[in-house]
Amino acid sequence: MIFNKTIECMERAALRDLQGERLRDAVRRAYESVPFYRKKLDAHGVKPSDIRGLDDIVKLPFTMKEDFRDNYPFGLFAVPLREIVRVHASSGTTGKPTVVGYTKEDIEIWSETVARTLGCGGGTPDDILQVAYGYGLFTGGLGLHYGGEKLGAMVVPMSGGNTKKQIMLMQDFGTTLFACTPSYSLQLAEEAAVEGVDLKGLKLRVGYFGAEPWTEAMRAKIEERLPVKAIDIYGLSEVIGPGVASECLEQDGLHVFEDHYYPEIIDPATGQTLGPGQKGELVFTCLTKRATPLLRYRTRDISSLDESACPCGRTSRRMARITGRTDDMLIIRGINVFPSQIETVLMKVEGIEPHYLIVVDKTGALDELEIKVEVSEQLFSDEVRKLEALRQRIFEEMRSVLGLNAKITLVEPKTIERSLGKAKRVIDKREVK
Ligand code: DLL
Repeated sequence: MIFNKTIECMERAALRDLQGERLRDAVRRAYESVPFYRKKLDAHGVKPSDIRGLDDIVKLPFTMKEDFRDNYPFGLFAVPLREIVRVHASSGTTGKPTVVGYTKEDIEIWSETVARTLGCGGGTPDDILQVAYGYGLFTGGLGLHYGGEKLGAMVVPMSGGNTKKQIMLMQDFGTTLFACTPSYSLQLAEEAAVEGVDLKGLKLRVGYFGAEPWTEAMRAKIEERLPVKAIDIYGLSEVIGPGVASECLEQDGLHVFEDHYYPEIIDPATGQTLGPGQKGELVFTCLTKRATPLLRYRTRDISSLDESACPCGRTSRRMARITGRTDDMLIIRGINVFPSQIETVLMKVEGIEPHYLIVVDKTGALDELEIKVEVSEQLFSDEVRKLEALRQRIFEEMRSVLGLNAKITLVEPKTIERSLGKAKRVIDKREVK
C-alpha cells in the first residue's frame, strides 16, 4: 500500500522544487534560532541567502555526532522548551547520549514517514502490528508505534524481550506485522522451536527489521525461519528515528523519504559529494524538522544512492543496504575487515547458526582475529572429525574473502549472548589495553 501517493509518487522535478524550497527554509530556521548553526555558518562564510536551491547544499558545512555531545542536552533546540513535546536519545558507547527533541509537528511528520515505511512493506489498516523494538529513549518502539497508529493498523505495544509472551500474543491476536531488530527475530524463532510452536502456521506476513547492520545472507536465514517477507528499514535518532528509509516489496534498495530527509553520499576522506551508484558516507539534511534542525549530518553509515525508477511506482531515490560504518572497519595486521564480510561468509556455510561473535585481540605485537560461531544442535552431537572439517572450511573461506588467517572457534548452540535490541557482534580488546 502506498500511504501517501501524492508525495511518494511525485514527479522528480516537482520533488526537487519542493526540496529546494524546504532547504532554504530549514537553513534560515537553523541560522536564526540555533547559535551553534549561526556560528558554524558564519565561520564557513555562508549566509542563509546563499542557499537558493538544492544545488547550493554543498556550500553548507557538515554536522557531526560530536556537535550533539558538545551541545548536550538541549543546545541544538531551535524552539522554546514549551513547544517540545518529546525527547529521545541514543546511547553512544562513551559519554553522554545524543538528545533530540520533537515538536507536535515533528511527531506528526515522523508518524507519517513510519506509516509510509509500513506501507512500503505491504502493511494496511487491516493489519495487526506487534512492536518488539524497545520503548523508551530509543526511537524504535515509539516510532513504530505512532507510525502503526497513523497507518490505522492495530498496534500491539509489546516492546523488546519477554519472548514467550511475544509468541503467545502472536498466536492469540493473529499478529500479521512484526517489528524488531533482525537479531531478535532469530531469537524469537529459536524460542518458538523450544516451545514447539510452528511459526509458519501463524498469520505473520511481514517483518520490519532494522536498527542494526544485517546482510542479504542474514535475510535469507530469517525468511527461512519465519514466515515473513523481511523488509529492511533504516533510520537514526539524530535525523528522526526509524522511518527515514524503507525497502518496498521489491526488496531492492530502501526508498528514502526525501521530501523530509534529504540524502547525499560523500567521500568520507575528502567530504566531496559522490554521484549515483558511488559508495560512500550517507549524509542527511532534515528539510522540515522544527525542534532540532539538522544540516548535512554525517551518519558514518556506508551506502550509495540509486536514482533509477522502481517498479513499485515510488519515485524517491533508493539507498543501498548499509554495508558498514566508517568507524566499524577493523584493521587487522593492516588488512581492512568489515563485520558484514564475515557475516556473509558465515551465513553461507551449512551447519552453523546465525549467531556469532568477532573478537579482536593482540598477542604481543600481533593482532589476532577470532570468530566464534554456533554450530547447529545436530552437528554438535556429531563426531569430532566432522566438526574439524567444518572449522577448516570456515577458515579457508575466511582466508579467501578477508585475506587473513582467523581463528575459528565453534561453540555449542545457544552459548553466544543474545540481545533484546541491537546485537553486539564485535569485541575489540585492543581498544582497552
Ligand atoms: O536505530 C532507529 C531505528 C529504529 C531504525 C528501529 C530502524 C528501526 P539509532 O539508535 O540512533 O536509531 O541508531 C542509528 O543504527 O546510524 C545505523 O548505523 C544503524 N541502523 C539503523 N537502521 C539500520 C539498518 C535507530 N536498516 C544507527 N541497517 C544508524 C543497518 C542500521 N544499520
